[in-house]
Amino acid sequence: MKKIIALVTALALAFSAMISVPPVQAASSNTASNLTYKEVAGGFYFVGYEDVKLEKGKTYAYTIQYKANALNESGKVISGQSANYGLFEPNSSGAQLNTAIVTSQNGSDVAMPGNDTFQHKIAFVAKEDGVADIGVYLFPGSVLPTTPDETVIWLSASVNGGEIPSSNVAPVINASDKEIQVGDQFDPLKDVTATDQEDGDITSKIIVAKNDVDTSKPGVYDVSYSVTDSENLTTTKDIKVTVKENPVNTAPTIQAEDRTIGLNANFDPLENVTATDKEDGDLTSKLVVTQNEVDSSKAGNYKVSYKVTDSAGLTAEKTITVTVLAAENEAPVINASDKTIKVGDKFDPKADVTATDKEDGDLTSKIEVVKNEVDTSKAGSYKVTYQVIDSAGIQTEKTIIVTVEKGTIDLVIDGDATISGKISNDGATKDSTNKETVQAKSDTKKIPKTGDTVSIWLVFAGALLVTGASIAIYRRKSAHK
Ligand SMILES: [Ca+2]
Ligand SMILES: [Ca+2]
Ligand SMILES: [Ca+2]
Repeated sequence: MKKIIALVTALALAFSAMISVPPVQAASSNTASNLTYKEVAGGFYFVGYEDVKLEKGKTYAYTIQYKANALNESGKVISGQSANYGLFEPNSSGAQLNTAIVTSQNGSDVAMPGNDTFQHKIAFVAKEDGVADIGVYLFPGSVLPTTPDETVIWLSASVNGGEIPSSNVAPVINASDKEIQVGDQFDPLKDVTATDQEDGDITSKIIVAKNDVDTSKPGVYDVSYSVTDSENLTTTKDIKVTVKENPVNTAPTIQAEDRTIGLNANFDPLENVTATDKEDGDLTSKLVVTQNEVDSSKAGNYKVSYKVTDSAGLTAEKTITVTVLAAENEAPVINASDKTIKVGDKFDPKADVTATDKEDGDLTSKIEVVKNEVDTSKAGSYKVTYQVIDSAGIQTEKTIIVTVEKGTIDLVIDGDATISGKISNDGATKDSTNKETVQAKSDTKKIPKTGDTVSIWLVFAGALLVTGASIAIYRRKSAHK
């Protein structure tokens, strides 16, 4: 039934030389100039593009124009003619194209005397890939039967147009390859965004088109996203998600020792208990006391249990025994006594100091010197304070007095004319008016007859700065005889 008017070939091709249009697909050899009323009365006539391929998301625009032959050659008026224009199903007899495929509707016109030129613009977006005939058609009965058969219907007819290049920019999906571990949760939309130059943030429109990820098995999986902007332009993106085998997690450990406490002692089950984990580090703060039977008012053995769980869900448990003694815990004892040393002597505060505890035994190694005022360069009395704490937390302190004495000289008359001596330094005697005298010892036979005292203060003053120096004083032989 359908005929393709050759006008397509004659006119539309002429237009396509001026305007970029898709290829014209027409097969008829007829022309508009020889399309007569007689022909229209016998069938369906179409002028336009046949079998135009439509691509999803693209915009098309066409202009359809024709001039009806309102006056026939013999002067008789053509009083009526109707034509449809627009999009038709391919090779149909004027059926309009399914609107699931395009966004526009067809229309129709009636030519009237004095209003014989028609122009129609149609524009649409292809919703799906498809095929359409685009143009204007006449069907039997669209012209008056009284019109002379040989009358030419259209003085001119043209269809032109096509796909409109879009200035719309495709959206962008921001998603990158991921690595997760077996057992991890996988949310395919996490950290995935989409932006569009015209629409802005269109993350909410992202569709997960494919998601093969199986977090129960190691492997590399595909995930695909798509997003469509407000102008129906779609972008897709594929990523790889690698599911890796879990590293072997190590269970945490609890450090807790059996304890002994005195009767009525305060018992803190978490004191000195710690928990560590190879992966998480210190887990002490996560320790839980799951059992604590301790009654410190009654002597006996009690159980205390601890539990800790690491970040991967592995748990450690430990139970200790707490012994409550029949007697109250006794404070430790510090054995230290007052000391006297000389200026310049070395002073070790821990020397000869010990600590013992009834329950713990020797606690010497736990002694702490909490105060030590001793200044061995100056004579005086100084305080030294010690502290020790036993395993039950009972603390003992002891303070001693350390007396630092002035330096002295011991002189011995050695032989006939020699005095040897040792000087202990004492800064306080630097004053030269502080004359030191030495009494010669009576058991020394070779005591000089010239006097029983030897004034050595000048020599002494010169040697004051030397600690522990030995000096020898020689008497003049003349004086000795
Ligand atoms: Ca866009
Ligand atoms: Ca662990
Ligand atoms: Ca004790």
